[in-house]
Amino acid sequence: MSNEQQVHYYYPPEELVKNAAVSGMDAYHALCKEAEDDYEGFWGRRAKALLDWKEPFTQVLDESNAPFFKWFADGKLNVSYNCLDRNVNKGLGDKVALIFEADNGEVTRVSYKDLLARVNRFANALRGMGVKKGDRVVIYLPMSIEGVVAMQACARIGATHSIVFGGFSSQALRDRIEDAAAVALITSDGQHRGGKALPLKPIADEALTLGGCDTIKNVIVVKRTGVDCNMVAGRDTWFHDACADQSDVCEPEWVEAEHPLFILYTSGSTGKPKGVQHSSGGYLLQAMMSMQFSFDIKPSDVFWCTADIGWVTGHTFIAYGPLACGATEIVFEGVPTYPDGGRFWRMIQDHKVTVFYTAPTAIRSLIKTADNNPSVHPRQYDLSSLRLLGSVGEPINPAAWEWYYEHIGGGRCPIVDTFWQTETGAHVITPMPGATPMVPGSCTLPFPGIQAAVVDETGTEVPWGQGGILVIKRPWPAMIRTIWNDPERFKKSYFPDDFQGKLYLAGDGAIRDVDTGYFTITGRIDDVLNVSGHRMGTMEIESALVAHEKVAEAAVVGRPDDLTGEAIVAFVVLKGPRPTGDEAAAIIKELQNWVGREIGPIAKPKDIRFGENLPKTRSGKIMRRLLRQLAKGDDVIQDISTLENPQILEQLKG
Ligand code: 6R9
Repeated sequence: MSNEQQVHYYYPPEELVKNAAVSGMDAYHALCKEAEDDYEGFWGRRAKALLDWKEPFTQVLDESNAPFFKWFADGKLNVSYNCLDRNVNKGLGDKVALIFEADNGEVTRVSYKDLLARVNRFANALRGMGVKKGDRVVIYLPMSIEGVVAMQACARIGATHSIVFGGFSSQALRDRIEDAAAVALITSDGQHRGGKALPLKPIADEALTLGGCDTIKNVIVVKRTGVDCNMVAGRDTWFHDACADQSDVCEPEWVEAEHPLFILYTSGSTGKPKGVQHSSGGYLLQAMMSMQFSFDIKPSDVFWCTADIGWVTGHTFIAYGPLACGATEIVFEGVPTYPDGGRFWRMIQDHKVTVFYTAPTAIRSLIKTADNNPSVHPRQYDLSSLRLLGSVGEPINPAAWEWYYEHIGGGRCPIVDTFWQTETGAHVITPMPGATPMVPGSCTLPFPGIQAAVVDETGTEVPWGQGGILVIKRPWPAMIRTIWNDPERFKKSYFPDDFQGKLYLAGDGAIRDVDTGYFTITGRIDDVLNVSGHRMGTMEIESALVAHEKVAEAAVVGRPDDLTGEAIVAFVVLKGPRPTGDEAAAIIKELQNWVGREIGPIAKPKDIRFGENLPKTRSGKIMRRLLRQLAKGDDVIQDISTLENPQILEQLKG
């Protein structure tokens, strides 16, 4: 991007600029300057204006116990009140809050009034079971109205929810229940996906028998597929029975702004997934600001974020942000390829979606589908309702960006390539749709107020044009508060001593354009893979592999993949002799299924290779960089003089 002539900038359409929340680059720069000149004032003014407080805060930011920052700490509010009651009170009771489209195409519309009543009934049910402020509730549900209701109901009574993605295994569910010491589990009999009804309750039941889940007193089960399921007397209740006789009114629990709204487990570079703990006030503030600044949300918008509530994107952009802004949103159960590859485009057409937010991996697979099957090409659909597009989860390659821009956005919709993380809670680097000239593949500039930078190993900022480590220099309201149960790991992972504990380490590499300062994310710098936009720790997959009785040792690396961004490649040493031919093929299947059961299908290695050993240095360290080259099929050009066993490389080539 260094030579202006070669860079193609895409500009937002005038009509959008005119009415945008952030209108033009001068407005963007003015916001950044406002934050620079008066950091606390910038956030404090917006926290007052955008949130309804039961008790106002007097202090914006408390840095006395850094890096355990506190925002708006003496203020009290309720997140569910801010998302529901106040919209009803503003006269939006009959406005559609969410449009649920099921796997089979069935559509249910829920108004703000109705959503509030549903949330209140379930909140009362939870209270009746003894769930109270500060208790943890694990939610293991497919995409559903009840999923949103359950999250909001927890928020209403001050219970801290922890969603476990419905595609995760019983073991993963068990680990999360145990770590959070949850008192209740909300699940469903099953889930619909691509025309199939899959069981869910049996997986939850199994998790509860694996040990460590004695804290669970209640299991609440949503009837979704109608499949027979085992209900344990005294422990299990149907969701509809629990809500049946409950009042539509439920006094919110007014909580401190710092009260943990949720924990969400995400992969780190070492050990078990970490429970990222978020706040109530600061989190909701930035969920709303992202909706307003990055998505320019207007009362007339129909907003569709295709993420699952199991990921942070589904928290900020389904459960909380859109509702707090009084928007109408789509909640989608199913897959983009069922009943055919035109599902997304038909839904945009049918529901007149105006803002569409999805992941590059979905776009790439739909490009392929459209190329192979012209009958579901986006040109077959009326997508003229769209005015803005978004991308999230991984870097978007310019070819996919351009296709998205042309074929979905009709060349008239800005694309906001939003960089953020489970830990950041909300957008941190993203174009402003009515201001920022876009360059495919770049997430462009920091969200107003976010002080992002690229530094070297010592924490010194590097010149533009030079790659380095992405950091954020000042705390921000929606940031992670701690790792549940492990404050030391929080400090070590995000505020390392290398930077004197003063910089937030995102875990990604980045480079800034020499002319514009635009950020391009160059990928993770730790042992975290990004497969189809899902974060997976290599260590997690390795531990799953070595838990198999036949496996002696395993090393997992990523390999670039056209469709999924990265693909998982596992190098495995068996306890027995190195298998070949049919025997190897059978063990590969067995190990793939094993990892699928241990963690979840998304963690299955695409490629498994067997060696009599792994390439190690004389001091016994696995040479991962070398494995990455082998995984890609590259010639090993690296210096292997420190390698103990060079003959092993031949065995590990693909
Ligand atoms: C929201 C979310 C975070 C990691 C992050 C980075 C990658 C996310 C990106 C992106 C390039 C973007 N990532 N958005 N990389 N451009 N627009 O995805 O959270 O699941 O925690 O993943 O995803 O590597 O560090 P999470």
